[in-house]
Amino acid sequence: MSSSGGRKLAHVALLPSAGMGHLTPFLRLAALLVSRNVQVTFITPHPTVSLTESRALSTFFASFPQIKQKQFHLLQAEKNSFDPFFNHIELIKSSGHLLPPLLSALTPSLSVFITDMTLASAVIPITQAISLPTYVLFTSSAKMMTLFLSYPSLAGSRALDDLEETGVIKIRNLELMPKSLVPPPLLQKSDNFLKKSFVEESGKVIESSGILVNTFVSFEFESLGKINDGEVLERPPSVVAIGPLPPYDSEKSRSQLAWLDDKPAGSVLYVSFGSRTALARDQIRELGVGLITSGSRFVWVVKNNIVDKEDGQELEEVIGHELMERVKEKGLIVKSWVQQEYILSHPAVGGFLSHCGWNSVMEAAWNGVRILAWPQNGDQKVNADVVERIGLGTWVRSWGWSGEKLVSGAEIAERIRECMGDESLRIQTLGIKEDARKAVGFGGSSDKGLTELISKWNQF
Ligand code: UDP
Ligand code: G50
Repeated sequence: MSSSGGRKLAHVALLPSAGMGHLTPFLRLAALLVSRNVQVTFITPHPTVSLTESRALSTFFASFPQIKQKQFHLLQAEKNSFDPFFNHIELIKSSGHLLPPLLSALTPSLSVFITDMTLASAVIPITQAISLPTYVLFTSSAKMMTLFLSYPSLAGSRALDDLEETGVIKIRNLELMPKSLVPPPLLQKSDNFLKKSFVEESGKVIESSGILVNTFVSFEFESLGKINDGEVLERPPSVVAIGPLPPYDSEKSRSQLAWLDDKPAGSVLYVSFGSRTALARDQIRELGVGLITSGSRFVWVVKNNIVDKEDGQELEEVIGHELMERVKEKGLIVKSWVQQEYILSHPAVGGFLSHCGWNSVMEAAWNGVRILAWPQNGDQKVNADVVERIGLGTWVRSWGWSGEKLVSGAEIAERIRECMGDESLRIQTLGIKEDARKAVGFGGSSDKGLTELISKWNQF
């Protein structure tokens, strides 16, 4: 704790999990806390999974010299899972015992610790032992949180076995969501990383001092209400919606795309499946056909391997020379990492064909860009359902999970045309942008939530 003009200021340490989808909201939260005069130490697990993460960290620390970086050197470990990000989460967790000396060396001493929901079971026992209040930043939707918080009791009951008949996930007679939205690994009988993670992490998250979630009240009123009214858990930790976490200034300037500059307002569709989802080659080809036949302008970020993109196959090999030439007529193909915030905030961009990773959803809301949802796996159908219900976009449910079927170029084209031409969706989306800005603006719901937390932390 330190003082400034006699006023105590909180010192908060943040520990993010693996992958850009977890790192980005932590960086944004750090920037937001600094703007509220909170002292921030940012703990960076080292090494990172991707080059993109280490680059984002360098740019971030260069623009925020007042944030202290503390490297957390991870142990070497075996790779147990096919997913490099899941492996890395395990690695961070198994290095947890190296945290106490790192934390005790920090000055002034910490008032609060904030970590990711995927790390709770490793971190919370450690911070509890030194009586350090610990909050969890939940980087997915509040709707996903309803499932996450109830999963241990669902898994320990007959609720999941009974699904063949009911098709609806219920907790104490409360309908949470249809089975069809649930990340498939959570419904499997056999053990897998996600099931284990949901049971272990959820069980610890409920012992935290509170949960921060990157969403806003008007966007997810129902799910936040279910949690805070004690319908999901009898005594939930306090859940505070603090989103959309605003992008920080240097995010936008990191890279630019001059191609967009002379395109008419709202005419470009941005196509991306996030930082860790690669479509199958035949689906990439159909998507290329769909984009061309839609007649829309587009920026297409093609990803054909799961970690960094630069070292992948040549794109032309994947989609073929002829298609490649035709795609160039109307669109721009990018194979490297793009600065998504720069693209979504560009006036030329009107639509987003998205996998509905939660950060992408919040960024679309923040910028008033409508989504054509194409969830692929994990929490993405739950998120797409939120998008569709609130009117931020449309979702063709029959497209299924990744690899379930090959969606044809003709169908993709038709849905793109519908979405890009939908005037009422455009207007609705602008309303959501206004709501998003209001939530984090002075006196808005997210602003109030965070202000109350910080004033509490200043007294710790
Ligand atoms: N992102 C980006 N450029 C890319 C791909 C992704 O800036 O080429 C960012 C995107 O803006 C978001 C994050 O990386 O902040 C991805 O998180 P999200 O939750 O959308 O999906 P995930 O990658 O975790 O599946
Ligand atoms: C990644 C993934 C599958 C998946 C999810 C991913 C989520 C997010 C929520 O992020 O559901 C989540 C909460 C707690 C946890 C893991 C993930 O331990 O590939 O379903």
